Amino acid sequence: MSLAHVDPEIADLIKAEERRQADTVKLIPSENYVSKAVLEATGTVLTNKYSEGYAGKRYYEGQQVIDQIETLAIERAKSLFGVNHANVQPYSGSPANLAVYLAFASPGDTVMGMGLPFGGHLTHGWSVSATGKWFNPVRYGVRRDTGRIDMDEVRELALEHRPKLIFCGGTAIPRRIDFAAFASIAQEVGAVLAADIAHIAGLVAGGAHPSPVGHADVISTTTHKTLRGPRGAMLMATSDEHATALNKAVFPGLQGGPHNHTTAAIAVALKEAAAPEFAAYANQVVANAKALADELLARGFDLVSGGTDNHLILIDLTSKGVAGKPAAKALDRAGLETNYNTVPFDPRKPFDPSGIRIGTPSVTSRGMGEAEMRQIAAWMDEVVTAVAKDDAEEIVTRVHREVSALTAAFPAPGLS
Ligand code: DSN
Repeated sequence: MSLAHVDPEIADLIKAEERRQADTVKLIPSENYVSKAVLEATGTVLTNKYSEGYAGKRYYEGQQVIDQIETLAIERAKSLFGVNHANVQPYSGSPANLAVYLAFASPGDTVMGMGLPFGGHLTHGWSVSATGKWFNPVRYGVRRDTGRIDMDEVRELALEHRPKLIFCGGTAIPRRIDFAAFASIAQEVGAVLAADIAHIAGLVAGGAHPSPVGHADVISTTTHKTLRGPRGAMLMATSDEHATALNKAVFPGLQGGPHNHTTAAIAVALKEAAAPEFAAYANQVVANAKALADELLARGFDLVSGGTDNHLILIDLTSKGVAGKPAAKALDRAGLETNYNTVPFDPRKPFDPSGIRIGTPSVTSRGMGEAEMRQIAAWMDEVVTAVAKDDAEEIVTRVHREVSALTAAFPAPGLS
């Protein structure tokens, strides 16, 4: 029986979410639209199967098909990123990063990562995360004058604290990550370098951001951001020594059975990402982000680091006289979906910060280009200016009407 028949309530809510996604300019930089093929693989009977272990060495029978699917996903990941080893089983980014800790550190060890308010991730040793509670975290940030990572500070901290593990990468970094510089510091202090490329994996795969391969010991990534796959994650390495440690950490260290329907959808996404169109997509994501950033700068917005090199823009709204949360809420009512975000050295609290974070992976998946980015910046300016004057509703209503006309002209992949 169909979902609509068994559970019309959930079926209707899914339809409503599909309509919402279709009618919204999605600017959250960690989100995307997967293809129909990826969606199809996700909703399959593969969800019925348990497969603890790895291909050829499982703890349940009946793996004739699952072994082939997981092997295909692994081979495609290895080929796309140019690595010797890939594990496609982590449930998502946080478990993938936890597996890195389990593989290379012990509770109480010193670890280093970018502070969350500067653009890092919770699992890079932030205080409320298990990684900040069970390890001894040392955090680096960005320079106040440039908004960019200060590699001299990273080196000084590493020399002083001698971490076992260093994470680079994060969730709100608008600039290129210098993997070679991180690798040289890690080598100097004898640390394992983990590059978390969750945000930029699609850009790396498409040649629009330098690769950490050859620099980082371990690479962790989610599969659902710029890589445009299902919600999942992967761990990659070049050396066999690290491969064994990572595999053991994922299973049996942290997880039970892999989510085989996700593994299949990851394989599909990796096949899509190997196609020449995907490289064009990745480069357009960056071109769109630059166009959006330039137009926002021209309209007086204060961008952290002064712009972007990738898919992401972090806006400090202080100079516009409005905080991040009311701005994000008004923009959402206008059909422009963003998330409020702390900015470096933010005097405000994380739940009511000074900034918003936007990005171009989703709008680029819809086929939008630089002209649409300039239009989006103009709408953002109108809405934010109106919020600052506490007089937004009329403008919000009009902008939403205009946004709907734009989204109708650029159908999103995967939506009917
Ligand atoms: N939640 C993700 C993001 O939005 O960047 C990070 O895990």
